Amino acid sequence: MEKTLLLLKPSAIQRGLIGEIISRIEKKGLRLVGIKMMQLNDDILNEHYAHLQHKPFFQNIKNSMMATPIVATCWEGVGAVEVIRLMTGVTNSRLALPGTIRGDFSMSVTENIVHTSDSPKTAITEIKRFFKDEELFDYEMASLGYLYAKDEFNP
Ligand code: FUP
Repeated sequence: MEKTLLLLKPSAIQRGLIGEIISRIEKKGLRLVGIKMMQLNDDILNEHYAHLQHKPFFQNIKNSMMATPIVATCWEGVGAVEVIRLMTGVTNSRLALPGTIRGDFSMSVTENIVHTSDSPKTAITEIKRFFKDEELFDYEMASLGYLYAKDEFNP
């Protein structure tokens, strides 16, 4: 099944939103397959934000991401990347729809609470960047038969 990466940024830690955000995604029905607290550094952020290295705000994002530890999470579900992306809302939190994580909890572009993978291909690369194989878990989700109809997911 599809996996995606969700990083709870320093703004989520400082605003006391870790539990709330994890709870939303749990209740939606995604399976938590990895979770850990990490202090990010220049090396991992240069790689993670390589697509933004020529932007004027590049150093600002890196500073913001290193301000405190972050919580890295990996979630699994049918269409997990798109589901979590929709739950997150657009990059500029001021324009993110009410009901989304950014729309409900943030007023900022940079301090926008979470990072989420933007495609299944990116998710594979990003999960490898933040988790070792042994930090991802495979276990039976007892509610699976009630989360999906058989034609949506049939293990
Ligand atoms: P997203 O996929 O929504 O996290 O957005 P991007 O990958 O385009 O941007 C990564 C991070 O850069 C955002 F989370 C916030 C930051 N950013 C700024 O600080 N200023 C900008 O103008 C655009 C993005």
